[in-house]
Amino acid sequence: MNTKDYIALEEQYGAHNYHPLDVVIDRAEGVYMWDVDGKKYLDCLAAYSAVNQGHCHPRIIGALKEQASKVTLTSRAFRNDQLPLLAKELCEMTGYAMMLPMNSGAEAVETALKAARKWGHKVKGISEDKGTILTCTNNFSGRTISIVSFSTEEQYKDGFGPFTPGFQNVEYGDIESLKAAINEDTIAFLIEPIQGEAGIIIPPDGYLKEAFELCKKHNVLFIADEIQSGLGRSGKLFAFEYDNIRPDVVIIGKALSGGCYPVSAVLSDREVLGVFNPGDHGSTFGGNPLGAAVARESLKVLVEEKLIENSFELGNYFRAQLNEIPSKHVKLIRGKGLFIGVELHEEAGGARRFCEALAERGILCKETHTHVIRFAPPLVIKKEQIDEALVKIKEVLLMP
Ligand code: IF1
Repeated sequence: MNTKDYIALEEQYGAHNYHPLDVVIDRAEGVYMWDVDGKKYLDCLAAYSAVNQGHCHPRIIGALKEQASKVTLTSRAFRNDQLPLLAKELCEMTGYAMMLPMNSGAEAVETALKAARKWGHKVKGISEDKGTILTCTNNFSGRTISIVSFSTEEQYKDGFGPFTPGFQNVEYGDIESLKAAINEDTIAFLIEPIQGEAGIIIPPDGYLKEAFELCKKHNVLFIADEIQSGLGRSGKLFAFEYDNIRPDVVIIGKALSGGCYPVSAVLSDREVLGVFNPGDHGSTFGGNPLGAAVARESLKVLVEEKLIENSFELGNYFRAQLNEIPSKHVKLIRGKGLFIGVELHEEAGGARRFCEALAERGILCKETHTHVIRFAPPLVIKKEQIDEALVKIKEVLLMP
């Protein structure tokens, strides 16, 4: 079997809900991946920031193997000896009082929305037939029907109606838009502190703080979706730390397991997650001992290997070096930490061809929103490896 054979099988038997680059990976370690033909690549996507700790991190794989040989799943009908430790460690690390474990990011977002709604009705006192959760234009929080209900991307909704009511979009980064939307029936405001899918969009300075204070003033829950921006990606544990705020609810996923297993979680103080009673919500796999053991080790690796600091420092370096490339295609380079978007001019003809040219040269990354190349390597990357990538990136950005 070679690359073409695998692609043909996937095209024949798999649903066509993706348009991947035509590389077939069968092995990965740290920042590198290898395809079935033995070609080596430097990974500049890190599975959309799920692999912040690097591929197949030996400590995380060690924890996975050890736990897999003991017990993998009890369901929440019984208790296990890993979830309590994960809950404690995660809460101590983040400063929140409670956590609720799920699997995918979308499930954790759904969980946060349910918690917020119940809080709105039972604590804030909004009647059950009312209550709005404000969301942002160009948001991305997953693919469930309720989550795509507030998407502003036509394709994510097309054909999937009817949609869940109770959401209203405000302009991302525009405080007046949020001000105008908040009223006595507003339950919560859900926001990505940095929008990933939208193209690594950072709101204007001071916006998050103002938005947070506005929410506080109106007793509206501020919910941060840090599924992609969190756990070191932005150069801080959470991207909202740049704005000195403390959201009421934080949603994490992806790198919580170092990419080894789907693990997500919602964090908050008692007032919010405390609304859940036995039977209100749950998941067969959420909080399972295998995922919990993997997540515990993934968090330890993040801290002990100083990956958050590395993201901050090398992110600054990477962006500075990218800015030195005299490319006529580049409109703007933005990002925080190793969460970097290179926005191209319309005339460049889209980011896809640049990603394909980079793949040919052994650098894997992915375009987002047609005109943006995203660089988000595993946070274990070293300066020399960034330099190695920059040589190829320069070649490609200087193409006609
Ligand atoms: C795909 C995007 C990235 C997320 C935020 C929740 C979720 C995501 C901020 C849901 C997921 C994904 C999903 C993945 C591609 C990826 C993505 F381009 F689509 F938007 F990273 F930029 N909140 N992001 O970014 O988490 O349920 O997927 O675990 O192929 O859809 P999930």
